[in-house]
Amino acid sequence: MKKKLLITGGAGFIGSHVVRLFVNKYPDYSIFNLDALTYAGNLENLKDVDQAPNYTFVKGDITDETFINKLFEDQQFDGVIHLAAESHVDRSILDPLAFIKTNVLGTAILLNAARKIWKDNSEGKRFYHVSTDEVYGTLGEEGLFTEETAYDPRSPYSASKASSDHFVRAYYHTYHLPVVLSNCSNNYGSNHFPEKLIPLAIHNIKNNKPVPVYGKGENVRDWLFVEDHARAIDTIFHDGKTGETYNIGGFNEWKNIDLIHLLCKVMDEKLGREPGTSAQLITFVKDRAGHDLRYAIDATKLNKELGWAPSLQFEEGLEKTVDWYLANQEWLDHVTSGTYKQYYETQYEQR
Ligand code: NAD
Ligand code: TDX
Repeated sequence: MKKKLLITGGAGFIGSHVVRLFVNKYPDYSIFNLDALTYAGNLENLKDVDQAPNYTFVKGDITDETFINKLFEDQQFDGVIHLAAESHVDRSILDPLAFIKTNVLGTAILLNAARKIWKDNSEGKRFYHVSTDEVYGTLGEEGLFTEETAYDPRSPYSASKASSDHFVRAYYHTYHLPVVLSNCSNNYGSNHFPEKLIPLAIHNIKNNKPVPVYGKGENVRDWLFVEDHARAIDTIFHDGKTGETYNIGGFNEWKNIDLIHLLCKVMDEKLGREPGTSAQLITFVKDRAGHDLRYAIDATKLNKELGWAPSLQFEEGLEKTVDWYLANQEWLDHVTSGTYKQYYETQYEQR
C-alpha cells in the first residue's frame, strides 16, 4: 500500500539521515520533509535525495497552528515521524522559552492536527515521537536508564522534551491516538552541527583552535552512530507496538575526556601530525550549568523484541565521521559562517 509520511525536522542532523533512509528504502512511500530551516536545518544535508520522485520538501514551522492544520487536511498523512526540535542543551540555558515553544507547543500542535484527520479512522496510522535519554535525568557511577525509569529532567532542553513526551502519551490515553515513542542516547556522525561536542572538536582540532572540555571532562555519555539511530527509527516505526516506548542506545559509554583523547589520536593520524599534537589543544573550561553527570541507556527491549542492534564499533564510526568532516570542508564553511560565529564567541569567551 502506498503510504504518505510526514517527517518533521528532516533537514537537521538525525532527520536528514532518517529522510535519506526512507526515501531510498521505500520508493512506494511519499515522503514529505517539513522543516523551518532554523540555524540547525540545512538542505545541503539532503542534496543526494532531493530530486527523488517520492520526496517533497515543505518549508514551515510546527508552531504555526493554521499552517500545520491546513497541511494535514490537504495531505491526509498516514504517518508522522516527529524530529523537529530545538536540540542543543547550551542554547536552552541561554533561551529556554524558544525550547518550550518549539518542543512543547510545536509537538502539541502536530498531535492535535493528527488527531483531527485520524478522528474517524486511525487504522494503520502512526505518530512516532523521537525523544532523548536526557528526560531520565542523570545517573551516578552505576545503573542504566530503562523504559520504566522515572522522568527527572534537569535542563530546559530535557524538561521541554520530557513535557512533549508526556503530551504524546496523554494523546494516546485520552484520544487513542496511535503513538509510539523512542528515547535515544547521544548521536554522532555526518551532518552534525558543530556546536555539539564531537563535530566542534573535529572542527577546532583541524583549525588548531582550543578544544573546550567542560569541567574536568568526567561526564559520561553513551554514543550511537546516527545511521544506526535512523535504522532503529525505521524498525520502531514499522514494527513497534502502539503506545509503547523503546530506549535506543549504543552500549557505548565514554567519559568526555577519554573520548576527546581518542578523537585527538584519530585526528593526528588523519592529518599526518606527530602523535600527541592535537591533544595539546585540549582546554578545560567553565562547566555547563546543571551538567548531568552520566547517561547510559539499556536498549535491551528494542534488541529482544524488535531485533535491532548497533552495527558499528565506536572507533570505526568515529573514523568514518572524521573522514566525512575532512572531505566536506565546504559544508563546514557554510554552517560556521554568520550567526554560528556570534554564538561561538559568546559561549566560549564567557567560559
Ligand atoms: P537538529 O538541531 O540537528 O535538527 C533539528 C531540525 O528541526 C532542524 O532541521 C531545524 O531546522 C528543525 N526545526 C527546529 N525548529 C523547528 C520548527 N519550529 N518547525 C519546524 N522545524 C524546526 O537536531 P537533531 O540532533 O537532529 O535532533 C533531532 C531530534 O532527535 C530532536 O527531537 C532531538 O531532541 C532528538 N534527539 C537527538 C539526539 C542527538 O544526539 N542529537 C539524541 C536523542 C534524541
Ligand atoms: O564544547 C563542549 N565541551 C564539552 O565538554 C560541548 C559542546 C560539550 N561538552 C560536553 C557536554 C556533554 O557532557 O560534552 C558532552 C556532550 O555534549 P553535547 O554534544 O552538547 O551533547 P549533550 O548535551 O549530551 O546532548 C546531546 O545528546 C542528547 C544532544 O545535543 C541532544 O539533542 C540529545 O538529546
